[in-house]
Amino acid sequence: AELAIDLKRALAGNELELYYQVQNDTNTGGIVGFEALIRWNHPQKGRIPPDAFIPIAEETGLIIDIGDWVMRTACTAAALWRLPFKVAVNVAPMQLNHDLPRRVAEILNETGLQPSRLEIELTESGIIADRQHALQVVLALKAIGVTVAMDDFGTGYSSLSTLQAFPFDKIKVDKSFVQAVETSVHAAAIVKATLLLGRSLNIPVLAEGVETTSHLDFLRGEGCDSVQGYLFGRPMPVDVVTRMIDDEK
Ligand code: G
Ligand code: G
Ligand code: MN
Ligand code: NA
Repeated sequence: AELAIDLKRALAGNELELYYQVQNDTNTGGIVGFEALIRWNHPQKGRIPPDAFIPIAEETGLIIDIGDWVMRTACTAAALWRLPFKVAVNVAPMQLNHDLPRRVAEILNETGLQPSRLEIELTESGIIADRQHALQVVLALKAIGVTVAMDDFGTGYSSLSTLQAFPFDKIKVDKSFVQAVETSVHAAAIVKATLLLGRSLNIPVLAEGVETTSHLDFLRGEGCDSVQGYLFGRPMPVDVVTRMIDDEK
């Protein structure tokens, strides 16, 4: 409850910050986009990780205002980048029930960001409560021109039926599988199968949590489209990202 009160103040008081993690093309190594990841700099408690406060934001309903802030901040930043990379934004389940397409359209209009440069990341937990409604939301988002990615693929309840029913533009293989490709034959098989699935469905696959060159070599060998992880860069503050983009040809 204490954190909930602090969080309300955090939103009003500049304590939230958006970091960005680079996403690269597996073959060329070129930048394709950045995922926005929220950070909370608590004045007394220091840095609080999203896993510790996003659930509180969802319970209190604050996630709606925080979600708007994240979307507006990410779109404003991306609109200023020298090159037209995509920005990917995580959306919490509750946001789907609060006029998400209208809010997204307004924010794109406000910030001037081209719709095709925004990617919305959804997890399966956001879809299971009311699949019919979730599908309508995804279709409305796609009608605006934004792309939609299925995040944390493989960790949800019924990934395959979700892929069948939803027109996702990207599959993000969860980092738990990627990071185990060398130590677990099962994890390696799951990553391979996901890449095959993506290829058959014509949906590009991004691997998360790529930390080593052997992870990368495996993914390249299996035809993974794009990668994200500490090997390429940690989540970084916006000014570092802007400089990184300025250095890019
Ligand atoms: O960046 P980090 O590994 O600490 O993120 C932890 C979790 O918090 C991830 O599952 C990520 O999807 C989630 N997360 C990070 N930023 C946001 C955000 O802006 N909105 C929502 N809903 N979740 C986020
Ligand atoms: O939205 P999602 O649940 O996919 O959030 C991605 C999370 O993974 C973020 O918290 C981010 O900080 C974290 N992350 C990104 N790259 C790596 C990595 O290479 N290794 C590990 N352990 N975590 C990562
Ligand atoms: Mn994500
Ligand atoms: Na993920």
